[in-house]
Amino acid sequence: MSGVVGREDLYRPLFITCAVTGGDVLPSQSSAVPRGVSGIASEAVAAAEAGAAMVHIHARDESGRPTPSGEVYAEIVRTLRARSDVVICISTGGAPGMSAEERLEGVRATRPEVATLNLGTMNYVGFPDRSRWPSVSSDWEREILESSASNYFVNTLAMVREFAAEFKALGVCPELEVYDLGHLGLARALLDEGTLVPPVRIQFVLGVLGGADSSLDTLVAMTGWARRMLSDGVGRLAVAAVGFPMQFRVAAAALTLGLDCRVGLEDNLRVARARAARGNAELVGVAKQLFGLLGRTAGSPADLRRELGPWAS
Ligand code: KMH
Ligand code: ZN
Repeated sequence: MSGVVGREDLYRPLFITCAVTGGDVLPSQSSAVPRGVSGIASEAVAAAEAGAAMVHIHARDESGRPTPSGEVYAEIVRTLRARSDVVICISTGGAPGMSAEERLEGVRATRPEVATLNLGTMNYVGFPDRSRWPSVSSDWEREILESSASNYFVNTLAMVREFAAEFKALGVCPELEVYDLGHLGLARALLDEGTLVPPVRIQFVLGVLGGADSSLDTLVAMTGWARRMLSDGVGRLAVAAVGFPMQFRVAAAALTLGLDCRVGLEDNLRVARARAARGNAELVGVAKQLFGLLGRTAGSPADLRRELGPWAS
């Protein structure tokens, strides 16, 4: 019996998420970072065509500045749904400086199948080293750089409960963003008290300064903890890692361990040490190569919807 379970586990499809634009990366860092409704929707379509089963969406205006606007989110989702059946995950992480209410606007406006639920208040330092700051072309980008060391990401228990209740009312599957081991304990408590109802997705986000690092030791430890603490049937495990080469190293480790993986310009701008990515499809293409090398099948949006069960539309 357990052999059969083991065999199924080794060969079942795993899923690629593409995080196409994010809220932290600055447009001055790369012209490939999509902006505006059609830019973001087109990159999401391209990522899906390259093999992503799910796209993770933040909204940006035409200038590339992150926006909480429900109207912009709704327009991105409308445009995307007309062109692709990819599963859509809307961010509630937002961008530096956004309030809780602003971070919920996109989910309220779009009622996606999946949305992110960030599990802890933490230091969240995008640009720690002043000598390595990118040169930027707008005042708002400069402000982000100058406030980076004092930036913190607020996700109190009250906020997490409020976001989770909203997701439940809207029929949205929570994707729990786990930046550290303690966040898994919180996930367990939220499941026990009934705030979260399975199936959920559980995604480790590794390599953020202020959270757990993206070493193999950390990934293996967190995977072990999650598998012990969150019994079968709670939901799928996934991992995203920040920067090059960790986005791809961690994706390879994830596929080896049987976790879903996330790639995309939100987390990493490079396909090689000395070459910037042309777009999200190229990053998904690298992940697809890893699937081929490691003998894994990349699941389709329909396969992922089967896993989402009652949350799928
Ligand atoms: N920006 C990533 C490191 C979210 O959007 O809710 C984390 C993230 C969270 O994707
Ligand atoms: Zn995000």
